[in-house]
Amino acid sequence: MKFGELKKLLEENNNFIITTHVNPDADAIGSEMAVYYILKKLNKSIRIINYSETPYFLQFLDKEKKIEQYEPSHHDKLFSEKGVIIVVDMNQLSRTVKMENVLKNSSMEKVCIDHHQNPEGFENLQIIDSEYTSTGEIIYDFITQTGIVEPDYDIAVQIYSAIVTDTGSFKYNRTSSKTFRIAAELLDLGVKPHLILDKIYDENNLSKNRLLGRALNSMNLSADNKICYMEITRKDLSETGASEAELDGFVNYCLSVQGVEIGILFFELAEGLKVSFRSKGEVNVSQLAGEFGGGGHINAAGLRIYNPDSNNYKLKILESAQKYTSK
Ligand SMILES: [Mn+2]
Repeated sequence: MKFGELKKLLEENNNFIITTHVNPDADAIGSEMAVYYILKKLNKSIRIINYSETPYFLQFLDKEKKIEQYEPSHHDKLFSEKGVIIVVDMNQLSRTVKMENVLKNSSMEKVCIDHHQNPEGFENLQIIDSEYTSTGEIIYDFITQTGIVEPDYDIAVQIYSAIVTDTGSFKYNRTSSKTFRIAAELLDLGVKPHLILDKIYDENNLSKNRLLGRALNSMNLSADNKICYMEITRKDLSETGASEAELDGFVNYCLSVQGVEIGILFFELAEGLKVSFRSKGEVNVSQLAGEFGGGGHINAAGLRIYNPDSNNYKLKILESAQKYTSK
């Protein structure tokens, strides 16, 4: 990867905007904040502007309250200045929803740091490798391989949060001995895993657990028992008082059913449908999501569609999913 070019770009420019995808997870926020701390050490001017609000269980990562929620009248002028936009943990600008146009039209230099497949190619500098567990792990390699700054506790907390969540707590199959070695180095920098995991997983609002209960209750299996799917409606959301960000990880429960190879979560958006896919082993849900305009990784992918004929759409997805299971 072009770490040398990235180092040069960060050192030679002064003005930076960092952003990430809608409904950000710990890899998205952690990667943004890790880049922020690198740039802060280099005394750069930095704005972090996201389409979505940071979910409450990730707000500990932004202890300086640097992340701003996108507001066109307030932020659009910043994108016509001279400088660099750094996009992390996504490679298709539509993942920023209403920020897509201002990003696309900006003449600022663009860098994409990511670990998803099928980049759209909006960037001037591409730091993408889908073999990585997380964007955070790429950023850690960038720091240690270029020596751009000395990694410290603040950076370590961000990278650890990114890696631990994107590996499903060191469970998914891209977790390697290298991932554990990096984790060990982060612990040497002062990271306390139990404190981070407590914040991310064990400080839920009751509403989240109630919504999880509904999601689990909605589970169904395909005729051959290889596909398990669950469904969350707007009604579930309003009656439990939970928010969309709290759905993160629910779909994984589908894979906990014996014999299931593909898990699918259908989530009713205010104006559409969000579909999350998970799979085991060689079963490629990135390709499945791709059939419907989505994308992701082999074992974790998703898509959003607006104003669909939802029931018809769900049936089509479930039917297509059959092609990907083992025969
Ligand atoms: Mn990620």
